Amino acid sequence: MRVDVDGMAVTVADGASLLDAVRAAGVELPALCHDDRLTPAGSCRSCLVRVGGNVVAACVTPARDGMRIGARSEELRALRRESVELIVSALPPRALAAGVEGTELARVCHTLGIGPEAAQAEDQRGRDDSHPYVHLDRDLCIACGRCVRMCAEVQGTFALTLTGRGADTVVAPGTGGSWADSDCVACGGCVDTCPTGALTEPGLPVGASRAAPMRTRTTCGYCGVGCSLEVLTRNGEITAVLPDHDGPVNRGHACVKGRFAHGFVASPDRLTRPLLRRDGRLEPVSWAEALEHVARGMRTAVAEGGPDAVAAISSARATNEENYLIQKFMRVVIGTNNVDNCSRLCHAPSAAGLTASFGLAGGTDLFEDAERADCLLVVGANPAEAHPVVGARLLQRVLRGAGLIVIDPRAVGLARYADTHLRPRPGTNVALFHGLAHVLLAEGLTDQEFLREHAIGLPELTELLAAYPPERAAAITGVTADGLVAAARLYGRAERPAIFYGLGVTEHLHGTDGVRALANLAILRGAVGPGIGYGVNPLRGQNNVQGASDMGALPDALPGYQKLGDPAARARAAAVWGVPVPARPGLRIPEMFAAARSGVLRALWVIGEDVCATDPDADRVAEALDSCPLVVCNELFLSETAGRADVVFPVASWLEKDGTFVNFDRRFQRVRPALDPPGEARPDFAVVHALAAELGVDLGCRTPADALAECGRIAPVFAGLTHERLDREGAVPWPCTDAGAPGEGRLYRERFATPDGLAHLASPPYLPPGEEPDHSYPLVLVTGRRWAHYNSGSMTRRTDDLRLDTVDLLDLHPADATRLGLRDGDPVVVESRHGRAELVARLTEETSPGQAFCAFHFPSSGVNTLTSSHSDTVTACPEYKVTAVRVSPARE
Ligand SMILES: Nc1nc2c(c(=O)[nH]1)N[C@H]1C(S)=C(S)[C@@H](COP(=O)(O)OP(=O)(O)OC[C@H]3O[C@@H](n4cnc5c(=O)[nH]c(N)nc54)[C@H](O)[C@@H]3O)O[C@H]1N2
Ligand SMILES: Nc1nc2c(c(=O)[nH]1)N[C@H]1C(S)=C(S)[C@@H](COP(=O)(O)OP(=O)(O)OC[C@H]3O[C@@H](n4cnc5c(=O)[nH]c(N)nc54)[C@H](O)[C@@H]3O)O[C@H]1N2
Ligand code: SF4
Ligand code: FES
Ligand SMILES: [Mo]
Repeated sequence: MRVDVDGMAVTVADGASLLDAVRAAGVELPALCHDDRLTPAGSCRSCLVRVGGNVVAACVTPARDGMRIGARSEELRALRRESVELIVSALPPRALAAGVEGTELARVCHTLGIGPEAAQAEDQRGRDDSHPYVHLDRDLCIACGRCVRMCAEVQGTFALTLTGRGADTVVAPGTGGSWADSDCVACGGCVDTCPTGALTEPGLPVGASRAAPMRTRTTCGYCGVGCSLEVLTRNGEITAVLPDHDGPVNRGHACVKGRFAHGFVASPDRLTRPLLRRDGRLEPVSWAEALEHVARGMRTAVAEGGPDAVAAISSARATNEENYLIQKFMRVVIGTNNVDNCSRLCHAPSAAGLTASFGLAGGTDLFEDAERADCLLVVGANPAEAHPVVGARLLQRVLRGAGLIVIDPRAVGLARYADTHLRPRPGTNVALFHGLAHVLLAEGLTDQEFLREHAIGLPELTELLAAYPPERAAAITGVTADGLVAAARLYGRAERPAIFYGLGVTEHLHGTDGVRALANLAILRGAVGPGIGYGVNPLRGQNNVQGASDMGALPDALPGYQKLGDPAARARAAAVWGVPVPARPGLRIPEMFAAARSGVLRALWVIGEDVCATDPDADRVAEALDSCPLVVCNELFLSETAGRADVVFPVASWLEKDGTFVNFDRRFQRVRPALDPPGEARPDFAVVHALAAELGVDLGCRTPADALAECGRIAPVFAGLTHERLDREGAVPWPCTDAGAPGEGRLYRERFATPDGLAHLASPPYLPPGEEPDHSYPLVLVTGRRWAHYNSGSMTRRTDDLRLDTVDLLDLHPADATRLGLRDGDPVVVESRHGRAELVARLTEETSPGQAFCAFHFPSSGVNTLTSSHSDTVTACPEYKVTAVRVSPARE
C-alpha cells in the first residue's frame, strides 16, 4: 500500500497505522500512549496528524492506499503541544527535571518546546515502594495505560488497572492493596514501557537507562528461553538489565530472573580465590597450588585405575565453548568418555525419544512457527513459571482464539485458560497418550497419506492401542474418559496443532517411552515435519542444556550427537584433535556416583552443578563424593557440592564471559561479558585450559570463537556457525551446515532424519512408576519449579527474589491438610522411603487430593533427600516427579 506523507511517497504493509506510515517517512512523532508491542489506545492525542479536513490520532487510524497525510505543519505541532501541555499540567515540576536525556515524556516536551514551568501541580498521591523491583510514584502517572496493556497483552498477568477519575486516574494493582501483595510477577514490562518515570526499578534513576555509559548485549543465563538482554553497567557494576526490543526470541519481554535477579554477581558470598582442603578445611590458595594439586590427583587416579577412573560433570549453565573444551579435555587429556551434563536430569529422554521418533535430538520447530498453531497441547510443563516469556506468548495465542489442552496433575498457570485440563496421576502419561492415540485412530482423526508416506510402525501401534480404549486409559490415569475424548478431538480436529512439553513427561521411570508416545500423536495427526509441521517441542530447561549436549558433553556421543560407535565420527574428531578417541562409552551421572561409592571412580570434576542439592537421593550422592579420593568443583559459590570438594575453582558467571548458548528451540546466540569476574575468578574456559596445561597438554582453540569453529569441523551440523556470523545475525538455529545458508528452524521439511527417512511410531506398553504410595507413605509428591527461584537457588536466593519467595513450600490439597491437622503456613516434616525434608505447608487446590507438590530451591530444606534413585529405563533420567511420602506437623 502506498501513502503520501507531506509530499513524500512511502510504502507500508497492510494493516499499518498512520503512525507507522509517518515513521516510515522518517518523521518523528510523539506517541506518549503508544508502544509497538501493544494495541494502540489513542488516548493521549500527542500523535495528531492531518488527513484531508480532519485532525486524527495517527496511532489508531489505519492507513489506506493513496492517503495523503500531513505530519509536519506548525498547526499540528501546536495541537500536539496543547495535548501534551494538558497532560503535563497535572504533573509536579520534577516530572520534567530529568531533562532531554531523561524519560520519554521529557524528550517529547523538549521537542514540542514545553518547558518545566508547564508542570505546576503539587505532589499529593504518594509512592508505593513495597515491591523489591517495581516502584510506583503515583504523582508522575499520566494514565496512558501502557503498563496496564503491557501486563495484559504481553505478560498476560492482568495484575494492573487504572483507578480514579479524570486527572486523578492512576495505575494500581488490580487486587487493591500494595504492589508487593499484588499478582505482579515482576516481568518488568510495565517499568520498561512507562514513559514518565512513574514506574521505575530501584537502582536505576529515572532516565538513566539512556545515559548509562556501558551497554552490553547478551543472552540470559537462567532458563532455556534464551531472552536477549541489554546489560547496563557503570564503574564495573550493573545498574540494570533490560529486555532487548529486537531480541529474536523475547522481542522486548523478559521475566523476573533475567530482568532483575542479577544481584548475585556482586554477592559477598562469591568465590574469589581457589580453595584447597587441608586438615578437613577448605582454605584459600593460589591458582598454581590448586591446579598443581588437581593435576597430581588426576595423574594418580589414572595411574591407579586407568583413564576411566576420572569423570567430569559438565555444566548446562556454562557456554557451548566451555562444554566443548571440557569434553575435549576428558577425551584428549584423560582419554575417557566419562563426561555428562544435567540434561541427564531433565531432557535426556527427549534427546533419546525425539531421535528415535524423528532423527534429531531437539525440538522439531522454531517457536515462531509453533506459535502460529491453532491448538496448543501443553503437557507436563508449567511455562507460566518455568519459561515465562514462552508461557506469556502461548497465553496470548490462546486469548486470541487458539485451543488449549493442558495435561498436568496440577492446576498450573495456563490450566485456567484451557478448553480441557486433564489431571493424570503422576507417572501415567504413557497410558494417557495411548488413550488419546486410540481416539485419534478410532475417530479417523489421523492423516492417512502422511502415515503412508512418512511413517512406520502403524500396524504394531494399532494392535497395541486396542488395549487402551478411553475407559481403560481413564481408569489407569484417573482422568475422565469424556475429558480424554474431548482432548483427543480438539487436537485431532485442529488444523495446526502444536505440542509443548516439559519435565512432567521426561522425569519418570518411563520418561523416554512418554516422549515417544507423545510424539506418536503428532505423527498420527501428520502434524510434524513434511506434514503440516508445528510438531513436538520440549521446553528445554537450563540456559544451555541443549548446547551442553550438542557440544558432546555426553558419555556416548561426540559433538553433534555423533555416536561413539561410529568409526567415521571418531576418525573425524581424531583428525582434528590429533589423538585417537576412546571408543568405550563413558559413565552417566548416576553411574559416576555408583562408581565412586564402589571405589572405581577416583577423581570427579563437577563443573557448575550442585549435585548434592539437585541430584536425587542426595544422601547417597554425598556418600559418593565422600568416597571419591579427589573431588574438584568449579563454582560461583560454596554450594553444597563445593563444600564437600577437595579443590574449588572460583569461576565467572554468564554476565562475565564470552561465548554462545543454544536455547530451547536450537538457536545459537552470543553471550558477552558485561563485567570482569570478581577477584581471581576465571571463566570455566580458562580453567579447563589451565588444567590441561598443568597436565602438559595444549588444547588448542585459544578463544571461545576458535572453539566453536573447531567444533564445526568435527560436527557438520554446526559447520556454518561462527561468532562473527552470530554477531551479525543475532540468532541462528542448528542444523546449519554451511556459512552461507540459514539454519533449519523447522526440521524435516522433506523427510525425517532417521536412517530410513521415516517417522517412527513407537509401541511401548504402559508400565507403572517406580514409586507407589502405600499405607506408610500415602501421598504422591511431585517436585518442580516456582517462578521466583531457579533450581538450587544459588543465584536467585542471593538477590531480592528472596523477598518474593522466602522458603520451600509444600502444596497440599485442603482435604488432605484437614486430615493431617495442618493449616496454611504450618511447618511440616515430609518423609519418604529415602529421606526427610522440612517445609512449610501451603494449602491450595492447585494440587490434587492425594498428591503434594514442592520445589527444590532451598537446599537446606532437604527436598532431594526424599527423591529416589529410580530412573528412566532408557536414559537414567531420575524419577523426580513421583515419590511416595508421608507428611506430619513439625514439632516446634
Ligand atoms: N522459575 C524457574 N524457571 C525455571 C527453572 C527454575 O528452577 N525456576 N528451571 C529450569 C529448568 S532446569 C528446567 S528443566 C525447566 C523445567 O520446566 P518444567 O518442565 O515446566 O518444570 P517442572 O515444574 O519441573 O514440571 C512441569 C510440570 O510437570 C507436571 N507433572 C509431574 N508429573 C507429571 C505426569 O506424570 N504427567 C504430566 N502430564 N505432568 C506431570 C508437574 O505438575 C509440573 O507442573 O524450567 C527451567 N526454568
Ligand atoms: N526434586 C527435583 N530435583 C531436581 C529437579 C526436579 O524437577 N525436582 N530438576 C532437575 C533438573 S531439570 C535440573 S536441570 C537440575 C539443575 O540442577 P543444578 O544444575 O545443580 O542447578 P543450578 O542451580 O542451575 O546450577 C548449579 C550450580 O552452577 C553454578 N553456576 C552457575 N553458573 C555457572 C557457570 O557459568 N559455571 C560454573 N562452573 N558454575 C555455574 C551455580 O552457582 C549452581 O550452584 O536439578 C534437577 N533436580
Ligand atoms: S524467560 Fe528465561 S531466558 Fe527469558 S529472562 Fe526469564 S529466565 Fe531469562
Ligand atoms: S500515541 Fe496516539 S493518541 Fe497517544
Ligand atoms: Mo533442567
